[in-house]
Amino acid sequence: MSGALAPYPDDSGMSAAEKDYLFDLLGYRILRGALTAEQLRRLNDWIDAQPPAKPGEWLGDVEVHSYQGHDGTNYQNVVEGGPVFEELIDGPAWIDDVRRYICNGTCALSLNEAFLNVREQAGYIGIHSGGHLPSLIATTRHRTGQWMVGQINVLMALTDVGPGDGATVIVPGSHKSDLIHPVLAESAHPAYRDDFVAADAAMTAEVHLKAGDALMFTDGLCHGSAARTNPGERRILIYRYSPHYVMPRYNYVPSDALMARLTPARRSIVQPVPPRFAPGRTLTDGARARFS
Ligand SMILES: O=C(O)CCC(=O)C(=O)O
Ligand SMILES: [Fe+2]
Repeated sequence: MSGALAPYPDDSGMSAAEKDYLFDLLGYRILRGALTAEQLRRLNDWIDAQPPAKPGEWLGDVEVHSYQGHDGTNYQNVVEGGPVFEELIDGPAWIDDVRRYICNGTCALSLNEAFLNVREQAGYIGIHSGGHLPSLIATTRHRTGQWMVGQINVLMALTDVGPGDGATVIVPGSHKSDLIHPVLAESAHPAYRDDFVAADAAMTAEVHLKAGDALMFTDGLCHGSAARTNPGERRILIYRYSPHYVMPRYNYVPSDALMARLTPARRSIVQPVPPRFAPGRTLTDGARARFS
Protein backbone atom coordinates (compact mmCIF):
# COMPACT_ATOMS: atom_id res chain seq x y z
CA MET A 1 0.00 0.00 0.00
CA SER A 2 1.41 3.39 -0.85
CA GLY A 3 0.73 6.82 0.54
CA ALA A 4 -2.38 6.51 2.70
CA LEU A 5 -4.18 9.74 3.58
CA ALA A 6 -4.61 10.87 7.21
CA PRO A 7 -5.33 8.12 9.75
CA TYR A 8 -8.73 7.87 11.42
CA PRO A 9 -8.80 10.07 14.54
CA ASP A 10 -9.66 8.92 18.04
CA ASP A 11 -13.36 9.82 18.04
CA SER A 12 -14.13 8.55 21.54
CA GLY A 13 -14.47 12.03 23.05
CA MET A 14 -16.25 13.60 20.09
CA SER A 15 -19.67 15.21 20.31
CA ALA A 16 -22.52 13.99 18.11
CA ALA A 17 -22.03 17.03 15.87
CA GLU A 18 -18.33 16.27 15.49
CA LYS A 19 -19.09 12.65 14.59
CA ASP A 20 -21.56 13.81 11.94
CA TYR A 21 -18.92 16.16 10.56
CA LEU A 22 -16.43 13.30 10.49
CA PHE A 23 -18.83 11.02 8.63
CA ASP A 24 -19.60 13.71 6.07
CA LEU A 25 -15.93 14.59 5.65
CA LEU A 26 -14.36 11.13 5.51
CA GLY A 27 -17.33 9.03 4.38
CA TYR A 28 -16.94 6.54 7.21
CA ARG A 29 -16.84 6.05 10.94
CA ILE A 30 -15.44 3.22 13.04
CA LEU A 31 -17.83 1.95 15.71
CA ARG A 32 -15.74 0.26 18.38
CA GLY A 33 -17.41 -2.60 20.23
CA ALA A 34 -20.55 -2.50 18.08
CA LEU A 35 -21.28 -6.19 18.75
CA THR A 36 -21.47 -7.83 22.15
CA ALA A 37 -19.15 -10.70 23.04
CA GLU A 38 -22.22 -12.92 23.11
CA GLN A 39 -23.26 -11.89 19.59
CA LEU A 40 -19.73 -12.50 18.35
CA ARG A 41 -19.72 -15.97 19.81
CA ARG A 42 -23.10 -16.84 18.28
CA LEU A 43 -22.05 -15.51 14.87
CA ASN A 44 -18.81 -17.49 14.85
CA ASP A 45 -20.60 -20.59 16.12
CA TRP A 46 -23.06 -20.24 13.23
CA ILE A 47 -20.22 -20.18 10.69
CA ASP A 48 -18.51 -23.17 12.32
CA ALA A 49 -21.76 -25.14 12.13
CA GLN A 50 -22.23 -24.71 8.37
CA PRO A 51 -21.52 -27.71 6.15
CA PRO A 52 -19.12 -27.24 3.22
CA ALA A 53 -21.13 -25.73 0.35
CA LYS A 54 -20.44 -24.19 -3.02
CA PRO A 55 -21.83 -21.01 -4.59
CA GLY A 56 -25.32 -21.68 -5.87
CA GLU A 57 -26.19 -24.07 -3.05
CA TRP A 58 -28.70 -23.13 -0.38
CA LEU A 59 -28.52 -23.72 3.34
CA GLY A 60 -32.18 -23.34 4.18
CA ASP A 61 -33.03 -19.80 3.04
CA VAL A 62 -29.39 -18.69 3.03
CA GLU A 63 -27.72 -18.80 -0.39
CA VAL A 64 -24.03 -19.60 -0.76
CA HIS A 65 -22.49 -17.13 -3.19
CA SER A 66 -19.28 -15.44 -4.27
CA TYR A 67 -18.84 -12.26 -6.28
CA GLN A 68 -15.69 -13.25 -8.18
CA GLY A 69 -14.38 -16.36 -6.45
CA HIS A 70 -11.25 -14.74 -5.02
CA ASP A 71 -13.34 -12.59 -2.67
CA GLY A 72 -14.36 -15.69 -0.73
CA THR A 73 -17.61 -17.32 0.28
CA ASN A 74 -20.67 -15.18 0.91
CA TYR A 75 -23.64 -16.40 2.90
CA GLN A 76 -26.29 -14.22 1.27
CA ASN A 77 -29.71 -13.44 2.72
CA VAL A 78 -28.15 -14.26 6.06
CA VAL A 79 -30.96 -12.54 7.99
CA GLU A 80 -32.64 -15.93 7.52
CA GLY A 81 -29.79 -17.54 9.51
CA GLY A 82 -31.33 -17.17 12.97
CA PRO A 83 -31.95 -14.81 15.88
CA VAL A 84 -28.51 -13.23 16.09
CA PHE A 85 -28.82 -12.05 12.49
CA GLU A 86 -32.33 -10.75 13.18
CA GLU A 87 -31.30 -8.65 16.17
CA LEU A 88 -28.59 -6.96 14.12
CA ILE A 89 -31.12 -5.66 11.57
CA ASP A 90 -31.55 -2.67 13.86
CA GLY A 91 -28.28 -2.98 15.78
CA PRO A 92 -28.29 -0.21 18.43
CA ALA A 93 -24.69 0.82 17.71
CA TRP A 94 -25.63 2.16 14.27
CA ILE A 95 -29.34 2.13 13.44
CA ASP A 96 -30.23 5.65 14.62
CA ASP A 97 -27.32 7.22 12.76
CA VAL A 98 -27.99 5.10 9.67
CA ARG A 99 -31.63 6.21 9.68
CA ARG A 100 -30.65 9.86 10.07
CA TYR A 101 -27.89 9.79 7.46
CA ILE A 102 -30.01 8.08 4.83
CA CYS A 103 -32.90 10.53 4.82
CA ASN A 104 -33.49 12.16 8.22
CA GLY A 105 -36.48 9.94 8.80
CA THR A 106 -38.27 11.08 5.63
CA CYS A 107 -38.13 7.58 4.11
CA ALA A 108 -38.27 4.01 5.35
CA LEU A 109 -35.02 2.09 5.56
CA SER A 110 -34.42 -0.97 3.42
CA LEU A 111 -31.90 -3.73 3.99
CA ASN A 112 -30.42 -3.75 0.51
CA GLU A 113 -28.12 -6.74 1.08
CA ALA A 114 -27.13 -8.79 4.12
CA PHE A 115 -24.30 -11.27 3.84
CA LEU A 116 -21.54 -12.88 5.80
CA ASN A 117 -18.19 -13.18 4.04
CA VAL A 118 -15.46 -15.70 4.83
CA ARG A 119 -12.19 -15.08 3.04
CA GLU A 120 -9.06 -17.20 3.08
CA GLN A 121 -5.37 -16.63 2.40
CA ALA A 122 -4.72 -14.76 -0.90
CA GLY A 123 -8.35 -13.65 -1.12
CA TYR A 124 -9.22 -10.02 -1.80
CA ILE A 125 -11.86 -7.78 -3.30
CA GLY A 126 -10.88 -5.36 -6.07
CA ILE A 127 -11.08 -1.59 -5.97
CA HIS A 128 -14.57 -0.22 -6.50
CA SER A 129 -16.91 2.74 -6.22
CA GLY A 130 -16.24 6.44 -5.68
CA GLY A 131 -17.95 9.82 -5.84
CA HIS A 132 -17.63 9.91 -9.65
CA LEU A 133 -20.41 7.36 -10.13
CA PRO A 134 -23.78 8.65 -11.36
CA SER A 135 -25.61 6.36 -8.98
CA LEU A 136 -27.93 6.88 -6.04
CA ILE A 137 -26.17 4.31 -3.89
CA ALA A 138 -22.91 6.20 -4.36
CA THR A 139 -24.54 9.50 -3.40
CA THR A 140 -23.68 11.14 -0.08
CA ARG A 141 -24.79 14.68 0.41
CA HIS A 142 -25.76 17.21 2.97
CA ARG A 143 -26.00 20.18 0.65
CA THR A 144 -29.59 20.98 1.47
CA GLY A 145 -29.13 20.89 5.22
CA GLN A 146 -30.59 17.40 5.15
CA TRP A 147 -28.72 14.15 4.91
CA MET A 148 -29.22 12.04 1.81
CA VAL A 149 -27.05 8.95 1.62
CA GLY A 150 -28.04 6.32 -0.91
CA GLN A 151 -26.34 3.41 0.80
CA ILE A 152 -24.58 2.85 4.10
CA ASN A 153 -22.62 -0.34 4.68
CA VAL A 154 -22.17 -1.60 8.21
CA LEU A 155 -19.23 -3.99 7.97
CA MET A 156 -18.84 -5.94 11.21
CA ALA A 157 -15.60 -7.72 12.03
CA LEU A 158 -16.20 -11.21 13.40
CA THR A 159 -12.47 -11.88 13.74
CA ASP A 160 -9.69 -9.38 14.47
CA VAL A 161 -8.65 -7.73 11.21
CA GLY A 162 -5.13 -6.36 11.39
CA PRO A 163 -2.04 -6.25 9.16
CA GLY A 164 -1.93 -9.26 6.80
CA ASP A 165 -5.54 -10.21 7.50
CA GLY A 166 -6.89 -8.71 4.26
CA ALA A 167 -8.35 -5.57 5.81
CA THR A 168 -10.93 -3.42 4.10
CA VAL A 169 -9.30 -0.37 2.54
CA ILE A 170 -10.89 2.98 1.88
CA VAL A 171 -9.82 6.25 0.30
CA PRO A 172 -10.95 8.77 2.93
CA GLY A 173 -13.15 11.49 1.43
CA SER A 174 -13.36 9.85 -2.00
CA HIS A 175 -17.19 9.88 -1.86
CA LYS A 176 -16.84 13.62 -2.49
CA SER A 177 -14.35 13.28 -5.33
CA ASP A 178 -15.67 14.11 -8.78
CA LEU A 179 -12.76 12.23 -10.33
CA ILE A 180 -12.52 8.48 -10.73
CA HIS A 181 -9.58 6.82 -8.95
CA PRO A 182 -6.84 6.48 -11.62
CA VAL A 183 -6.56 2.69 -11.37
CA LEU A 184 -10.33 2.37 -11.66
CA ALA A 185 -10.21 4.62 -14.70
CA GLU A 186 -8.18 1.91 -16.47
CA SER A 187 -10.97 -0.59 -15.88
CA ALA A 188 -13.62 -1.53 -18.41
CA HIS A 189 -16.23 -0.76 -15.75
CA PRO A 190 -16.25 2.56 -13.86
CA ALA A 191 -17.63 1.00 -10.66
CA TYR A 192 -15.41 -2.05 -10.13
CA ARG A 193 -12.00 -3.41 -11.09
CA ASP A 194 -11.74 -7.09 -10.35
CA ASP A 195 -8.07 -7.55 -11.23
CA PHE A 196 -6.65 -4.84 -8.97
CA VAL A 197 -6.16 -5.44 -5.25
CA ALA A 198 -7.59 -2.27 -3.76
CA ALA A 199 -4.83 -1.92 -1.16
CA ASP A 200 -2.26 -1.58 -3.95
CA ALA A 201 -3.92 1.61 -5.18
CA ALA A 202 -2.53 4.99 -4.09
CA MET A 203 -4.21 6.83 -1.21
CA THR A 204 -5.98 3.77 0.20
CA ALA A 205 -5.81 3.08 3.93
CA GLU A 206 -6.38 -0.21 5.72
CA VAL A 207 -9.09 -0.14 8.35
CA HIS A 208 -7.99 -2.35 11.22
CA LEU A 209 -10.76 -3.66 13.42
CA LYS A 210 -11.06 -5.78 16.52
CA ALA A 211 -13.64 -8.54 16.43
CA GLY A 212 -16.92 -6.82 17.33
CA ASP A 213 -16.00 -3.43 15.80
CA ALA A 214 -17.93 -2.14 12.80
CA LEU A 215 -16.95 0.07 9.90
CA MET A 216 -19.91 2.24 8.88
CA PHE A 217 -19.35 3.80 5.45
CA THR A 218 -21.11 5.27 2.49
CA ASP A 219 -20.96 3.00 -0.54
CA GLY A 220 -19.81 6.11 -2.42
CA LEU A 221 -16.34 5.72 -0.91
CA CYS A 222 -13.72 4.27 -3.21
CA HIS A 223 -12.85 1.05 -1.38
CA GLY A 224 -11.97 -2.64 -1.53
CA SER A 225 -9.56 -4.75 0.49
CA ALA A 226 -5.98 -5.88 0.91
CA ALA A 227 -5.08 -9.42 -0.09
CA ARG A 228 -4.99 -11.69 2.92
CA THR A 229 -1.46 -12.94 3.49
CA ASN A 230 -1.96 -14.54 6.91
CA PRO A 231 -3.23 -18.11 7.20
CA GLY A 232 -6.72 -18.64 8.53
CA GLU A 233 -9.96 -16.84 7.73
CA ARG A 234 -11.21 -13.29 7.78
CA ARG A 235 -14.87 -13.26 8.79
CA ILE A 236 -17.08 -10.21 8.30
CA LEU A 237 -20.79 -9.50 8.21
CA ILE A 238 -22.13 -6.72 5.98
CA TYR A 239 -25.57 -5.13 6.25
CA ARG A 240 -26.23 -2.54 3.57
CA TYR A 241 -28.99 -0.01 4.18
CA SER A 242 -30.69 2.18 1.57
CA PRO A 243 -33.85 4.26 1.30
CA HIS A 244 -36.91 2.09 0.75
CA TYR A 245 -37.19 3.13 -2.90
CA VAL A 246 -33.90 1.42 -3.84
CA MET A 247 -34.42 -2.18 -4.95
CA PRO A 248 -32.80 -4.82 -2.72
CA ARG A 249 -29.69 -6.05 -4.53
CA TYR A 250 -30.81 -9.65 -4.99
CA ASN A 251 -34.46 -9.30 -4.01
CA TYR A 252 -34.72 -12.36 -1.78
CA VAL A 253 -38.33 -12.86 -0.76
CA PRO A 254 -38.38 -13.21 3.04
CA SER A 255 -39.70 -16.49 4.37
CA ASP A 256 -43.03 -16.49 6.19
CA ALA A 257 -41.23 -17.85 9.25
CA LEU A 258 -38.78 -14.94 9.32
CA MET A 259 -41.51 -12.34 8.87
CA ALA A 260 -43.55 -13.92 11.65
CA ARG A 261 -40.59 -13.76 14.05
CA LEU A 262 -39.46 -10.19 13.33
CA THR A 263 -40.54 -7.15 15.29
CA PRO A 264 -42.55 -4.64 13.20
CA ALA A 265 -39.50 -2.34 13.04
CA ARG A 266 -37.27 -5.12 11.69
CA ARG A 267 -39.96 -6.38 9.33
CA SER A 268 -40.21 -2.93 7.82
CA ILE A 269 -36.44 -2.80 7.18
CA VAL A 270 -36.42 -6.27 5.59
CA GLN A 271 -39.49 -5.56 3.46
CA PRO A 272 -40.41 -1.86 3.42
CA VAL A 273 -42.72 -2.25 0.41
CA PRO A 274 -44.60 -5.56 0.53
CA PRO A 275 -45.64 -7.01 -2.83
CA ARG A 276 -49.27 -6.28 -3.72
CA PHE A 277 -51.47 -8.89 -5.31
CA ALA A 278 -54.96 -8.84 -6.71
CA PRO A 279 -57.12 -11.28 -4.74
CA GLY A 280 -56.11 -14.86 -5.50
CA ARG A 281 -52.78 -14.00 -7.11
CA THR A 282 -49.45 -15.28 -5.74
CA LEU A 283 -45.82 -14.89 -6.75
CA THR A 284 -45.39 -17.62 -9.36
CA ASP A 285 -42.19 -18.99 -10.80
CA GLY A 286 -43.12 -17.26 -14.02
CA ALA A 287 -43.26 -13.88 -12.31
CA ARG A 288 -39.90 -14.51 -10.72
CA ALA A 289 -38.33 -15.47 -14.04
CA ARG A 290 -39.61 -12.32 -15.72
CA PHE A 291 -37.58 -10.18 -13.38
CA SER A 292 -34.41 -12.22 -13.12
O1 LIG B 1 -14.25 -7.30 1.76
C1 LIG B 1 -14.12 -6.14 2.14
O2 LIG B 1 -13.28 -5.81 2.97
C2 LIG B 1 -14.99 -5.06 1.55
C3 LIG B 1 -16.25 -5.64 1.00
C4 LIG B 1 -16.92 -4.78 0.02
O3 LIG B 1 -16.55 -3.68 -0.22
C5 LIG B 1 -18.09 -5.30 -0.70
O4 LIG B 1 -18.46 -6.47 -0.53
O5 LIG B 1 -18.69 -4.53 -1.47
FE1 LIG C 1 -17.94 -2.62 -1.48
